[in-house]
Amino acid sequence: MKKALITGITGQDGSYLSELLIAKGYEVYGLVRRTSAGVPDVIENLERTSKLTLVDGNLRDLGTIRNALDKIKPDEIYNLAAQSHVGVSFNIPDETWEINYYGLGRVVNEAVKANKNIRIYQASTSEMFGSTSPPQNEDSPFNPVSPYAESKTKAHQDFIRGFRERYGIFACSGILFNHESPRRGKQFVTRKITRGLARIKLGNKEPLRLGNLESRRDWGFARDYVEAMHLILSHKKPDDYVIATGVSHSVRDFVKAAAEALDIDIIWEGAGSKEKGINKLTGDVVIEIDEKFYRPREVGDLVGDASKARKILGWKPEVSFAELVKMMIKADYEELSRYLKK
Ligand code: NAP
Ligand code: F7E
Repeated sequence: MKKALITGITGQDGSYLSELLIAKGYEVYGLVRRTSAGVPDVIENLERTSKLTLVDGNLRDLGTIRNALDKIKPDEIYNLAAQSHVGVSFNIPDETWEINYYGLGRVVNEAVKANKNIRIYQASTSEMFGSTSPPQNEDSPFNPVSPYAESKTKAHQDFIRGFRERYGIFACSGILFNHESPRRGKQFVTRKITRGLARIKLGNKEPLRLGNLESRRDWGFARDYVEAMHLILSHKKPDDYVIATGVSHSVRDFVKAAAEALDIDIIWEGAGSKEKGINKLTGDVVIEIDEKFYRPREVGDLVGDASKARKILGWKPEVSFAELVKMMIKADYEELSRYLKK
């Protein structure tokens, strides 16, 4: 039975990947750092049913990585742990580099010392393309514009491509474009919108405050994307792959689709930071702009070209943008209805 170690198991992708690998018969281990909130229910349930073993650790702490590797002796490592918020990375650049760059360095160095044949997956990102015009594929230049993107780009170059090309290590990057789900962190724009509008539908009068409505992202469904992670590490040859849907939408498009799914008709008034989204039926302001959510530098448009993954791995996304928005709205509406009724 193959053993996989997942860092970042408590995050959105960690939970879907755990479920996938368990279903495929892997012995799955997760590295978790201690937080006051503890692990999410989905991970706690997998652990309780003894399909998953959690190990204390932190990408900032070399000893904990070494201990986990000694104890588990994994065949595969999926490095999903990160300070993953782009906007926040402008406020905490050192912490971001410490986890995203040096953290991967610790994992790769220790893993290779323990087992030269280990397979390592790195969660690289479309943010590495930054200001490069779309569509972006594996040959597009990296032009990162945030501390998050810079740390991920250098980590990919030094510890994934570098170790593969210099030492022949089976190290791969999935260059994943944005992927979302009902398990998406609440600070990311899609989940913020689906929770915010569901709350408004349930009677909350507080407007939802957002930043830049015009930036465009290529949004897919997280469960489709973790399939790609596994395909990348299972292929006979280590390589890097763009994983994306090939279609982009603006944040405003996402707001409109989410509102539609809740039968809220929004009309827009004003411009720039004074723009407001108004509920046509009630006249209530539902969307306001808050410049606090603008970023010092923005990535305007990301559209991934995943032809290589389609051709070599046979991967393709299954869930459309419209289905994704509806799925997230349904989950948030149901969860908030239960919570607000208590
Ligand atoms: P996420 O929900 O923010 O999860 C991040 C995970 O990293 C959490 O489990 C977090 O643990 C863990 N972590 C943070 N700092 C750590 C540390 N010092 N030591 C150990 N664990 C630490 O992210 P995600 O959306 O699942 O994304 C997974 C990975 O893919 C990330 O590396 C992200 O940068 C990358 N990525 C994501 C997307 C996307 O659209 N989702 C696209 C491209 C790449 P806590 O629970 O303790 O906070
Ligand atoms: O922002 C705009 C914001 O924070 C998307 C991470 O998983 O995907 C994610 O990074 C867009 C940006 O995701 C708000 O300015 C407007 O243009 O949801 P986000 P992200 O920055 O694209 C990549 C691929 C990763 O690798 C990252 O780990 O939405 N936006 N108003 C807002 N964004 C947020 N968070 N909050 C707002 O109120």
